[in-house]
Amino acid sequence: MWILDRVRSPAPERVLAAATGVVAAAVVLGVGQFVAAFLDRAAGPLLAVGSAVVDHTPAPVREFAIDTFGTGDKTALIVGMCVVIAVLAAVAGLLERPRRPWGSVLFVAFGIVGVVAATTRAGAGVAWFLPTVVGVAAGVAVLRAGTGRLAAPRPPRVPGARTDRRTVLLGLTGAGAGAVLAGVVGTVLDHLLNDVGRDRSGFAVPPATRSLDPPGATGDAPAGFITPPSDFYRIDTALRPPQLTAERWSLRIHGMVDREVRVDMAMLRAMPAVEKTVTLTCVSNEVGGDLIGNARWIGYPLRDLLAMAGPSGDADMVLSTSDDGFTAGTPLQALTDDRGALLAVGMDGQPLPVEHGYPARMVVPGLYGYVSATKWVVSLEVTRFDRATAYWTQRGWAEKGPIKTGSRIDVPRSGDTVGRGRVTVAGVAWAQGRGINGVQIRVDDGPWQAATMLAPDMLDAWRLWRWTWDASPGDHTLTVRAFDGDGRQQSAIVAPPIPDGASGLHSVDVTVT
Ligand SMILES: Nc1nc2c(c(=O)[nH]1)N[C@H]1C(S)=C(S)[C@@H](COP(=O)(O)O)O[C@H]1N2
Ligand SMILES: [Mo]
Repeated sequence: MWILDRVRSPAPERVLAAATGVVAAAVVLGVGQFVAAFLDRAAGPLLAVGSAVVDHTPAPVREFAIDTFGTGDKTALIVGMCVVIAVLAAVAGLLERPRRPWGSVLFVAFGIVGVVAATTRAGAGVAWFLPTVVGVAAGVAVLRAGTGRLAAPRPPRVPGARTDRRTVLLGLTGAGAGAVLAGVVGTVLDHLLNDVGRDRSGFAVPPATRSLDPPGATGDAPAGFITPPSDFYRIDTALRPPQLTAERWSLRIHGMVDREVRVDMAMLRAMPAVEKTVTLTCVSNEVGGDLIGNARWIGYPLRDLLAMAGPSGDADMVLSTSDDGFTAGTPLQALTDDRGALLAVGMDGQPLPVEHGYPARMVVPGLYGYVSATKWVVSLEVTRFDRATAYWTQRGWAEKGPIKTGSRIDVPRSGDTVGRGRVTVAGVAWAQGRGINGVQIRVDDGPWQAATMLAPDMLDAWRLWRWTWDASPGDHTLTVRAFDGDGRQQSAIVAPPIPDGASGLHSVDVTVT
């Protein structure tokens, strides 16, 4: 049994053979990263395959990943992939024989996966196969050279065998160092050549000529009303955010329109910019979760941009596409009615952070992000729900995603211990588009009691509330519920995020001493 050859070979050789496979895989990734720096970081084998994995992740697995790792889901994926690759590469090292190069075959097979993943990505260039091909060629060379030495004839033990182990070890150290160097140089080059950070620093956010917020509501906001960009949740399918300069960016408006238009930054700059406070919410946000954030967005009414193209009366959906291929399907109505849907270029007075869509993204009040908030948006296709399906709808989420009324207790936290007497209970409540009329708190199974609203209702932004609790010693559960602007009570029915958003009441358990 040839497969058992290596398993029967001396332990140090087995370890060296496995290590050769791992180092060879590192060479593939390092060299791939280096070559990708000259094309696009998304063309490298690791990111290309990672993105393909993201796109093919079933809905429940995605929910699990977001639940477990939150915004760190991408790091978790990359680390997980590296572990899997290392294991497979070790197996490839054990399998490789000079005349039965099964390890190399495995490498080439994964190379094909990498090439397919890279060349089928949205916006892939013709040369995107190169990083993987060059990387795999270098990796296979290392694999063959290393395992070839280990295949020195035995038994009988020849005196040279030990020397060969040392040669292999030295060679592996060199190849490993080379792989790391290629990866590091590739990453640095990529930053120098492709990073959009400098472009962003030079981007002048247009001054807002008017506010779309309800009149009288834009006074001094209480602390915590605006989510600092560093705390703002980030959810997207991009392992590395697209690097689009303001100059290179443009937005094509096409499909069922009278005339196709292409909007660029210069055209936007000639239009009056507006400002609006909108709370974004992710459909994956669990009851009590933090996949929600509030910002003051600056941008241009999507209604005006769409009007330039003249949408057909038969259309009912706009399929927006990101530079990286993500799509969202938004009711045309939501982009043309009075709610103030924006093509945003600024967030809290700054250019959009790169992870939040620089240079331009959509912000549509009242709809979950997956059906509306396309970042790095480059195309708006006016179409119909019976003709087009967007990214998450293809993966099991609902076609339409209006945000459900929700509320959250932020202080105290579950598990906190507080002193008896006056305890401040505070949090947020939201019902974008309808606004929040009131919030009530209940201690254990007691009566519902009205909380105080900290600022006037802004309709599309969350409302901060506070309630003072006269706490008695013991273990207690605090529960919150909100009433929207139509007086409708937040649903207490417990539902998971899939397919159209979680519901249920948030509660925290606290100990009073
Ligand atoms: N290009 C792109 N835009 C996207 C997404 C994405 O995966 N890719 N995710 C959407 C989802 S699901 C949400 S909840 C919001 C999150 O926006 P944020 O990361 O700025 O908070 O972006 C939306 N826009
Ligand atoms: Mo989301």
